[in-house]
Amino acid sequence: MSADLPPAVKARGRAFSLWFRRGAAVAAALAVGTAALPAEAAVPAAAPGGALTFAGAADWDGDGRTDLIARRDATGDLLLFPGDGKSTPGAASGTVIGTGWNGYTFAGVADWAAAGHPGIIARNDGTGDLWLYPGEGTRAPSSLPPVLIGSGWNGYTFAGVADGTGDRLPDITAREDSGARTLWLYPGEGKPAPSSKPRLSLGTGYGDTTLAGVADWGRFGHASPIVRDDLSGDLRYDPGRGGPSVIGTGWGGYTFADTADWDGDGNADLIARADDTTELWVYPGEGKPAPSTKPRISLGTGW
Ligand SMILES: [Ca+2]
Ligand SMILES: [Ca+2]
Repeated sequence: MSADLPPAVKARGRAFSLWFRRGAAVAAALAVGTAALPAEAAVPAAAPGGALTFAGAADWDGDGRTDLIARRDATGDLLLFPGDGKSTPGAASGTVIGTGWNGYTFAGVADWAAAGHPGIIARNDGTGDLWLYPGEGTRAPSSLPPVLIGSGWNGYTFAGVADGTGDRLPDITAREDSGARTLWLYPGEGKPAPSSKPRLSLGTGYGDTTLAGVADWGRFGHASPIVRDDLSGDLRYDPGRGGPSVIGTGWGGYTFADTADWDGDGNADLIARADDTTELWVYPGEGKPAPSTKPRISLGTGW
């Protein structure tokens, strides 16, 4: 382990400016078993555009509602989908806030620098560098330059960016894809810079899992990983006390977009796409380390 390069150590200052122009400038509930899967009848045709890769969910435009950010893989465009806390937006409604985003892997959308607006945290897959792309709280491309916040990040899979330590500053959680498949937390410091704090191990043995997100699902005051056991389809939430709890079953066949408070009730929600139908669903959490009993919200198909 010690021989592995800890990411988020070396900063090399700022690079290209105007990053947004780069390149051209489960039924009704998270709970409940396979019976909770979406109905498979009447699979609708996908909306125009095709597959999206999710960057994450956060209030990008500053209106108090959680929004979605995703890349349209066919074009490399980065799209903003402003949320209303309910059943919109649809997949066809995105506003382009950036171009040239193929070749990047998203870690999450969070206010890493404590700037008052979330930014996009993404790895350049060619170099392994990790960049913060600061937002400005608008529905338009940002004019702020990106900030290098780490290097050596190839070989990791991101779980999400959220406050895992309880200091209200977002941290990066990622799995090391070799060795013991350790899940690491990289503490943020609320600065536009790499973290100078040592990383923390959240445990080993995260092979055969898909990282769904990092959220304070049980309202313990800090975010914790939510992972899918790929062998069973179970969704596991591990707040680090009392062991993990299963908060859903039958989750094979989903792609996780992010965790965030979509409906504005103060509880973290899970946003995921059913890959067979391309329908995007919000599974509202209830602030308990347990499956949700609330009805899920459809954001439509074509995702
Ligand atoms: Ca918003
Ligand atoms: Ca919520």
